[in-house]
Amino acid sequence: MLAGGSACSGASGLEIVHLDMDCFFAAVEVLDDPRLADRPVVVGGTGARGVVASASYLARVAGVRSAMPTATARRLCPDAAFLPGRFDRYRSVSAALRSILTDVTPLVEPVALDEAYLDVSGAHRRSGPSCEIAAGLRLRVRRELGLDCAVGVGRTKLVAKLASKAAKPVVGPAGVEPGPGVVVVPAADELAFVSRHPVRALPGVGPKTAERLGRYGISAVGDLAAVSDESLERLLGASLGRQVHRLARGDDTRPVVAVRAARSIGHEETFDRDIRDLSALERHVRAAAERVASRCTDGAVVARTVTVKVRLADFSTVTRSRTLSSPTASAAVVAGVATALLRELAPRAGVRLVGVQVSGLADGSRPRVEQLELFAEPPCRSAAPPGAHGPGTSTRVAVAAVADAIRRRYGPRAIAAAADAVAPAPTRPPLPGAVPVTCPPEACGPAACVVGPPALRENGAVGPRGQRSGQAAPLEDVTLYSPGPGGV
Ligand code: DCP
Ligand code: MG
Repeated sequence: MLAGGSACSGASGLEIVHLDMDCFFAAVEVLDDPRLADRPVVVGGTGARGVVASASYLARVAGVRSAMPTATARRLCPDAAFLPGRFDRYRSVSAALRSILTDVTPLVEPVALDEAYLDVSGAHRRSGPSCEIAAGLRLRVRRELGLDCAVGVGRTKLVAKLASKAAKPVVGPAGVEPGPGVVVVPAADELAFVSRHPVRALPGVGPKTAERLGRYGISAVGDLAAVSDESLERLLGASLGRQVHRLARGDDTRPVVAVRAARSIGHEETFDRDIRDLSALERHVRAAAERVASRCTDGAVVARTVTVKVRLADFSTVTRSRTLSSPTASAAVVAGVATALLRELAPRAGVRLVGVQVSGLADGSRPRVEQLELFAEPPCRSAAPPGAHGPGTSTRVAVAAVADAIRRRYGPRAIAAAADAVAPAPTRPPLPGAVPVTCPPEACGPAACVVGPPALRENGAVGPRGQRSGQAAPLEDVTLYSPGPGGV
């Protein structure tokens, strides 16, 4: 660590931030079921040919890694909880993460559900220097999602990505070593930082390429610098050779490309057996509508049009849509319209798939008057059967609003109509009382800043690592990479 300086000032040129959630799927499972906090957790295919998607740190201590066959993981860690995964839930946490990131800048490029690049060059006036932004993001993710992440800051995407990796906890023979959480690599040190990594760290270098390079004694990125452009192009082909050589010299001009907002949000379900019973179909449509509405809420969007899709046993597909008088993210409204549309479609043959989609999306983060309108009239006159909006409508809407709030906080399956008998709501541990720490300007020099609820450090029970007291990363540190002896 160094002290003082301007490595992290707004003009430092360190404009790329990379954030990656720690053992994402496994961490979400621990978050939703505190009984898992002390157990190794493995998420992935649980069948005979399944592979591990995500392993908690306790499972990693036992040698479990992602992409490993689940059968091997079971042998290495028989006490682990092996879970099949709940992708809707991960998507919903991912959407909540996205809205934290886009609060900082619209220049967010998601690369996976749990990982994104940010270009923060336009965010300094509002959010401070890059390292303060990085540390603030980590704090917000912990406070608002109850999950840990690693954040890297650098001049380029490659450096930021490697920095976030360096910020992760380390699994060693002695157990889990907490990581720094945030790592900032000053521009002057980036070549030394990148050079120490194995060649596999470069995008485009897979196991086969690494093996080929290894045969010529090239194992670290720094070794590549000693090889001429021509030799590398002969070895790897013109395109990959040039790319690898450029990256190894720190020449990474890849911009952060913000993705376009979604145009629609949908959920479909294919049944094991065709369904003929309309009330059974209605239950599935309602459940799909609630998931879709929940994703709208998580993504802070409202939708104007609801579409229901029905695929019959003979694979013929029919859809029906309705546009609402005011856009909504309410599960009750979307479900009401979707079930009405299903009744209008009145499928007579067996149904193999139903889907609900909403479109006409708009920013839902601004205050709306939708609830008032709802109390006054049905969202769409023809959406509900006659009499459906008689006495008691306002109570139902109020209940629906509370149900929506519960789903927002605890996930799409947390509450449902009693008639639909959905599984019980997952419990969730209380969020730690995080205390934002202000980043003093002098701390935003090479050595870093912020992050860190003291309560969290005392209570390692909260968090995906399943770590107890003394194991949780010291969140108040942001580490500045400083070249010196030893590895990354
Ligand atoms: N994932 C997957 N299959 C893989 C790798 C990942 O389904 N082969 C999923 C599960 C992960 C999530 O994507 O939880 C994020 O991938 P990461 O590589 O970031 O892995 P983790 O977040 O689990 O671990 P880490 O703490 O190393 O980031
Ligand atoms: Mg991750």
